[in-house]
Amino acid sequence: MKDIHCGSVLLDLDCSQITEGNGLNNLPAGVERLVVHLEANSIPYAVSPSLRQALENSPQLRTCQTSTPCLPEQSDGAASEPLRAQFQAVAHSLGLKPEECLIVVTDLARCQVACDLGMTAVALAERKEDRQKFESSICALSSLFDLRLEEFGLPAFTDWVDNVLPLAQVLRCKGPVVKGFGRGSKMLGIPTANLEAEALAASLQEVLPPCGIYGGWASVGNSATVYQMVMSIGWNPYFDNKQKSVEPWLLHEFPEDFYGEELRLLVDHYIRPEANFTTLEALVETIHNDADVARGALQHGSLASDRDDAFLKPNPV
Ligand code: ADP
Ligand code: RBF
Ligand code: MG
Repeated sequence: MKDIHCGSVLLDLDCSQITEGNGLNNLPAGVERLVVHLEANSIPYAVSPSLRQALENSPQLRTCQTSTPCLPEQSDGAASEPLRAQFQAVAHSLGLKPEECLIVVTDLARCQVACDLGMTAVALAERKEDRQKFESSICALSSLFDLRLEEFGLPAFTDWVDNVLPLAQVLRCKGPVVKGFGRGSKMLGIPTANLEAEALAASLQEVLPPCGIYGGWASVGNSATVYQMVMSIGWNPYFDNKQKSVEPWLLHEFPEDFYGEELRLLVDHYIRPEANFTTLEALVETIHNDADVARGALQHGSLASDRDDAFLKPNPV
């Protein structure tokens, strides 16, 4: 990437459906962390009106500046003023040129307008097919967890430790182990105990974290033994799955399969985005490396003490 020096961040994220929903804090994952970081480093930023509203309701973010300028909302359709002029006005109100703005976008047309103005656009899209569409963006990420501000001349996040990003909100989820795609053990030598992604999402108070590779702790059935685990959430780009899967690999040798048993997961750190690979060997090697990263991270601090979380205990019989 060429040398980029941005002085502000525009968060062009439409949260209108989220805030009007059930009142849960379903902000795009990582957005509170990003705003806290921007404020701590006095980096000027702008948000969409719905994002601002959601941030104001966020318990983690009492400090959100009320003077933060607003971008036009996506759901407002054809804005009264052309989008170009509105983006320009926002940059101006931050005291910056459009070329000095990093803009995070989810909409293709808006990405184009921002790029035409000289802004640096980072696209957010969960699916590989959608990411490929953002030709004018500088990069396309599956989640804000992968945003490396230092690449844009902005202060880096300082919360990555031991090569992982501890999650501000750990995810606790459980469900019966279901049949997967039948290739984990056979093709990769890496068994993954699949959970039903849709059912999981429906049973959760929070949404599933964005697609990617995570680590944490797991326990199975009536046993109280807690194991380290690494897992993938997503579409396995290497295999181009049509269904989203949640697949933890428990870092332990089991004497037999445990299909149908209850699997309890506590997911407490993010490792990396899902990736595509040219060879199966490269995929396998990377997954083994993920396991090493998780083993390392789970040694210390709150990630280590999550092992004792009550959620991982089996239900009393
Ligand atoms: P599937 O495609 O059906 O998920 P896998 O080849 O991925 O099949 O194997 C996963 C199954 O293997 C799990 O459902 C579980 O019953 C069993 N298994 C054995 N050891 C492990 C382990 N260490 N981690 C996860 N699953 C394991
Ligand atoms: N699949 C991918 O296509 N890309 C990945 O980067 C990827 N990373 C994984 C990391 C871990 C820790 C685990 C357990 C699985 C990962 N997978 C990935 C999923 C893998 O392809 C899947 O488990 C097998 O295909 C079996 O269903
Ligand atoms: Mg599996």
